[in-house]
Amino acid sequence: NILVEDARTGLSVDALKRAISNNLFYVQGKYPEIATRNDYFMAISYAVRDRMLQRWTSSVRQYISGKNKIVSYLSAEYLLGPHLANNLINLDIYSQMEQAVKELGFSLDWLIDKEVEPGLGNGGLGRLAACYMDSLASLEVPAIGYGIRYQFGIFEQAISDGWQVEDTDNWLRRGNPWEIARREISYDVKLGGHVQRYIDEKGKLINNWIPGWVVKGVAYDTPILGYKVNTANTLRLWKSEAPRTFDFQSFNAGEYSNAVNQKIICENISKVLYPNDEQIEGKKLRLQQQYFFVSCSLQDMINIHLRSGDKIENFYEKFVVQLNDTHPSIGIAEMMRLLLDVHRMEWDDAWKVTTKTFAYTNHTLLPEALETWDLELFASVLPRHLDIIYEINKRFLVDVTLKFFGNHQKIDSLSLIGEGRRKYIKMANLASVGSFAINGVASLHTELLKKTVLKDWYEFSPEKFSNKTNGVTPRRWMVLSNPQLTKLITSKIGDTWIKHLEELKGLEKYAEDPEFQQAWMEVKLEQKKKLTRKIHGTLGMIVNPESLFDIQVKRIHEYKRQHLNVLHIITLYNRIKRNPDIDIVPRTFIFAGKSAPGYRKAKLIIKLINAVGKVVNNDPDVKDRLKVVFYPNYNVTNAQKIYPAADLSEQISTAGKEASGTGNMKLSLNGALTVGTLDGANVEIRECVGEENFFLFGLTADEVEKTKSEGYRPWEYYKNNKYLREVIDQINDGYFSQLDQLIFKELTDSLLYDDQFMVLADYQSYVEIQDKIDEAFRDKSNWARMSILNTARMGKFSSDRSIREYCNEIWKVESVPVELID
Ligand code: 26Q
Repeated sequence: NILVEDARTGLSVDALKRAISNNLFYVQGKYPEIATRNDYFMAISYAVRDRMLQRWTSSVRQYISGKNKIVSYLSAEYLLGPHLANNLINLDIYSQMEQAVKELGFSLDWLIDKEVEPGLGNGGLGRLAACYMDSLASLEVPAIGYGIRYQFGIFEQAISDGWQVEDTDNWLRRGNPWEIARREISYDVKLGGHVQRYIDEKGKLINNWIPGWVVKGVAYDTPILGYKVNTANTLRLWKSEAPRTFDFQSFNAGEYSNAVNQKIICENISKVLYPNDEQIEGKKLRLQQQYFFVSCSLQDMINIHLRSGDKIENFYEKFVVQLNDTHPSIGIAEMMRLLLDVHRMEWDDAWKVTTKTFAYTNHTLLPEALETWDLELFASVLPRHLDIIYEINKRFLVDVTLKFFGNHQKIDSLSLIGEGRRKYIKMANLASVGSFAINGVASLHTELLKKTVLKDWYEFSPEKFSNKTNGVTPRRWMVLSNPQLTKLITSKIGDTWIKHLEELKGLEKYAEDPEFQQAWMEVKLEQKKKLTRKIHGTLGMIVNPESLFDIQVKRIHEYKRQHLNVLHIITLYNRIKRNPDIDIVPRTFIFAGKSAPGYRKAKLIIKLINAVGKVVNNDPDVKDRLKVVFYPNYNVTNAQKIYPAADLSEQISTAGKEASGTGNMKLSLNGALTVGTLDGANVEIRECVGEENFFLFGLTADEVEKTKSEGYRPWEYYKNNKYLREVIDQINDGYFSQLDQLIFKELTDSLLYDDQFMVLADYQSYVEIQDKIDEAFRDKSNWARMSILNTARMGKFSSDRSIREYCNEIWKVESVPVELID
């Protein structure tokens, strides 16, 4: 029997080679002599996609016709990272493809590096959605991720004269081989206008929303493959377009330019991702984006549900909808509108379906980051939803009054409408009232939620609250980004840890083994050398791979305190200047991260890092013992190169401010030791890895609150600590800015006279722990032991664990193994 493998499904090296050549010639019309690197990237990607399609169609068929419940994840952001290498790993054909590409005369790495990543998210929240999509598929859970197909994702960051400059992210410029446009799957979305009210012939009150305009959402689907399983779930992103009728009408009336304008206005909605995280901006277009994708998604779910022959009343048995923060929380009012106005249900029945459908994840503790919308702006976009929100609120406040009789503080705080100089809508309250479950993203975060921003909600419905500590996918954050460490681990404990991360525990018994320690540190050094080459290629800078790689990579934000890190760097620099022969461990400080374009102080922090770097890196007294690197354009692609090279992970946010953090997990998983506060998931990481393997410093969340309530005077820390004073004075006197004394004033003033984030209060404690780290790094064998133990004990932080908890405790869904259908 000669088995001839199909050119579109065969997994052998030969079949893959044929598939690539076939695509190049028959799809792209190219032959080897004229094919570009991108042509080859496309050919390989299509060859991989072909091998995912049977899994994908089989999964979708089975979910839609089956009795199973489907998880619907609603997120305004998905920070997926490049697909090619990930799909090769999950399909388990990495080595075959490597060989196939080699035989065609190329290197697979070279083609993998060609992919432009879809940067459809800002940071932690978007990346979490991507890790969760990976785990859902890997655990064979039926799921759809819904979101927006932004034409431009998060801006590209360049550094010019030390300042951040932004460039548009035209990620689709070379085409996207991973998505399939489903032109036939589209929905109309109304916007603006007014509500016409009348009583129909049966005496029923009818609310007729006459929109100001209508946009069409078109589905673009990307398969999300599970790791070594048949499951391929769907990520369905909506692109906004002008409805056909729109341009026809104007066109026929001879208003050609009007038709063109309408097309542009409609396409604007999915044009660009808003680049702010945490600090929110109440822009009309942002509200339109949120409503647009949520409306398309709910219409799509209802459509899928009804097509299977089921009744609308049972919707919640087919779908459970998870809200990734409040960004999609307008879905609660939209669900009510669809059930009331389109499906003609009664209020109580509609409310029952709605509140059995939605669950809400909160990702912040900063009160200023809770989403609100100016009521008039809201009314101008969603007049019918405003009515519905008022009605939800009216009924809800009756219940509140019954429970908290006469307590006006409680009623004000729980109301969906806020009143100040202007009225506004509180989206966290809408999400909370309309959801059957509310969760925080780390144990400390959930506890603080219950005590602060959602305190009154917790008192009103404690049964809704639970914690779901975040996790990260070991497929991307270990197997894909750190293949050398993956290989070393697998050589000792086999490869089942990739699906069951708790099995990393098996490494503990090698932590003291000198041979294993050496192999471990060799892998680390190799990764540091790779990053060293990358830094040289990108910045032309030479760093020492034997030095301690001290890494802080994340969005730039005052609460994350990159400037505390800078104060420490200057402190070390001053010690060297005072005593040039001082014995300190050579360190390379690596920063990366984007600032929101309108966030002045964050941009100033970037400038400060670069300004300090310029002085420190070029001072001959330093003798290359300190290097400061700002690696530009932090994104998933760059993160994958940075995490494996870290010795030290900086997780130094003001206690009580970072909801969870997930970079902290990726770094520790890759063997970095953490210097951190008791904030977010740091608390749980420290519990797992052991307090002796974690460098703790700083005030606790309680102490931060206490210090503040007693009247915190940062100036006194400055006055009483001569080293701190010296550092701040240098920044102020222009030591790092060619004597320009104005440039950093906004930053130093805010530290001296306000210091919301307790940088000065934590300075001494931070410097002291850093001195301990310096000492610890000198003992190579002990450092290796601690590093191994970090990795060995990080099993809890797999997103597989998080998703299992969501499935069992919130969604009540089970896995559905997929059978391949020919
Ligand atoms: C909202 C309205 C208008 C414009 C923008 C936004 C917006 C966009 C993104 C608000 C917030 C975000 C992103 C927040 C975020 O990334 N939060 C992080 O979520 C992680 C996953 O749970 C946590 O680990 C981090 O602690 C948290 O900061």
